[in-house]
Amino acid sequence: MAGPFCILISLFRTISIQDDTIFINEVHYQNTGPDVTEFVEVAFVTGYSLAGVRLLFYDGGTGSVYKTTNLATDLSISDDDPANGFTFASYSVYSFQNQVRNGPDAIALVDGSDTIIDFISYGGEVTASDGPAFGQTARLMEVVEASNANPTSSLQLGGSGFRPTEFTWQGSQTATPASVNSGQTITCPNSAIGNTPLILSSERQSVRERLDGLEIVPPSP
Ligand SMILES: [Ca+2]
Ligand SMILES: [Ca+2]
Ligand SMILES: [Ca+2]
Repeated sequence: MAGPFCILISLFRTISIQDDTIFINEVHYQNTGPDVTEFVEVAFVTGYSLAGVRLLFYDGGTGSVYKTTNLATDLSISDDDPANGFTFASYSVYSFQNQVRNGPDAIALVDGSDTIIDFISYGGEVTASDGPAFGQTARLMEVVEASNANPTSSLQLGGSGFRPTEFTWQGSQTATPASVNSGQTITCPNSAIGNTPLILSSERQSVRERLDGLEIVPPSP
């Protein structure tokens, strides 16, 4: 269920929101036969503005961008699944087979200012040689998809947390596009707003703390 922390995140996200409240959450890039079910799922705090946010697909051989998509227009938001204040939305590329290269390659998530929010590679290390990620080495996923993988499978972040670094990539399993992953629990952090820790006992108290410069104000009787 949605917890008070995540409600607060949405409430205050216009004040200060961390870049890592949106991240790449699931990837399917190859399977047996034609790769007609490729997709990338992103997870983000519900209400996060996707204006200018893009996925850049990097060729591991050259380090350059071979495909770009704008999430504000290309995500299947209608399939979203808000859970714990998060939205899971997938970008499907299955209209055209073999659009997502099979590794070692990389995918970057960038915002409208070309700031790298997330940058992952699969099948091997990838360092970007152009685009917003120029000079950066992607975070290598610990798992890969096999060339004979099931078309309905994928690689998904699993574990408990709120930020991509709190999860680990799980091996191939049944895909969950636009839904929370199998083996994944979204937990709301104690420090969701900027870098300011919030120790809260009730939503009302937490709002007061925030508005009073984090001075502890006991809840009204
Ligand atoms: Ca592929
Ligand atoms: Ca294939
Ligand atoms: Ca999923």
